[in-house]
Amino acid sequence: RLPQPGELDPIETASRDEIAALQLQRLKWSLRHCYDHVAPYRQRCQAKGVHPDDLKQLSDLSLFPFMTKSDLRDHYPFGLLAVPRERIARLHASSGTTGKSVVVGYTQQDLHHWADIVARSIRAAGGRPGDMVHVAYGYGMFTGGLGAHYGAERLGCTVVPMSGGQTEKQVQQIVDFRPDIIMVTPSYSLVIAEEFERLGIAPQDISLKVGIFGAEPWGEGMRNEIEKKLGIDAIDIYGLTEVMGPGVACECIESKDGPVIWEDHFYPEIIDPDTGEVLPDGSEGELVFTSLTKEAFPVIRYRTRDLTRLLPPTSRAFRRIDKITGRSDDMLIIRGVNVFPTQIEEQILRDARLSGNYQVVISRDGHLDNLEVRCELQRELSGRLNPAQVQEIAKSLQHRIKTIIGVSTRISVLEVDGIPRTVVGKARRVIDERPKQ
Ligand code: ADP
Ligand code: K
Repeated sequence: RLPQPGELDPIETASRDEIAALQLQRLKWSLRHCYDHVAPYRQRCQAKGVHPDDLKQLSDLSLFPFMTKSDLRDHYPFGLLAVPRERIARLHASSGTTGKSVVVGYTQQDLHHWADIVARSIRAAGGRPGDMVHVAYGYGMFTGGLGAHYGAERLGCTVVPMSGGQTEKQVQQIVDFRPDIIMVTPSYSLVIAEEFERLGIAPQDISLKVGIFGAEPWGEGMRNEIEKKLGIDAIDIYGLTEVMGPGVACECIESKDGPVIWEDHFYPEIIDPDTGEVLPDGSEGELVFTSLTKEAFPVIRYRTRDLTRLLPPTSRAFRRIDKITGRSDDMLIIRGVNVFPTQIEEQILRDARLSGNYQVVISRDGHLDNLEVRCELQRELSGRLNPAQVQEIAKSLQHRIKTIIGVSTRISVLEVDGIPRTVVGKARRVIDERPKQ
């Protein structure tokens, strides 16, 4: 569905000059707010000899120090809040994919803005007031469930607050209630799709029309796989707890060309992760965000560790991000070659006989790292191929990974259900069996 006149916020179609003017005004406020109320950040600015008054134009932001996840850990739990604890309306924590979790807070106004941008995201994905939205992101400290929930309510949808897990019940409810939209991690959407397959329900008979998927990296191959199995349009939503939660950026259904950053609330930069230098749009690097409207937990130049590029506006006036390659801390270095799990995913899904469930296992053999790729046959083929056919699938995958990514792997092609499914939270794609240093 294309947006009709009057459905978009005016800023979504404003000129770049109008957007820049709004960003500059908000950026000045946000820097000042953080400097005045967050002592550790003020001290860091003072040590660097910069003051909010030094920001005359947007590009002056590069003068200011970064914030990182370790700042949140050092000041755990409430040391970076810019408002008194009594004004915090809600707390959330990151899911702790990489180490100890971090805590963030929101004022009533922050929650209001968050619901607005998630509503905007669902609209970008093709959702409209009156649609039924099945939320299968986990509810709780994780931002996924409640973030999606309040955004869908704000848009005027009928919300089904299912949360993660209980796959059979999820699917039964989808069959009974006939929702239009599902919001879930891409990996769990495949588990749901498998349950539909098991029940013999064809994609065209599933009521869902759109899925809004985030919280994990996933590539175009995965998009095709999910779209085919659920009979939907699969849309990419991006966000992180420290910056807000899901809905920092979301793809538009009419172009499906990477999440649009809601630039009136979040100012993006791409930096060289080694030097911290700001790179021009289009260059690959680490994504950095500065919040423009947040009260409780303003972030200034927050280093996401997510690697991507900034792309020019298409369906909206805001810039987009390219699909996230992965986090800098997801990168595996195997015998000197840098590898992201998503690159392996892409090669697996080029073979239509393999499904999107996979795992990468790293082990050490003497001084050498070994990479094993575990993948699964599609359900309809499972148990029906002879050993030579399975061997051929493994051989050609091994060859593609070697020639395209440059690493040698051992491939295990398993029957369906050979890899454990993650039904709550983020999929565990990498198992590192190397001894801890
Ligand atoms: P944690 O850091 O513990 O996983 P979060 O739930 O805040 O906690 O996760 C945010 C991270 O999830 C992002 O920094 C990014 O790495 C990943 N992520 C979120 N959405 C997407 C997406 N659409 N594509 C790729 N990665 C994503
Ligand atoms: K469908």
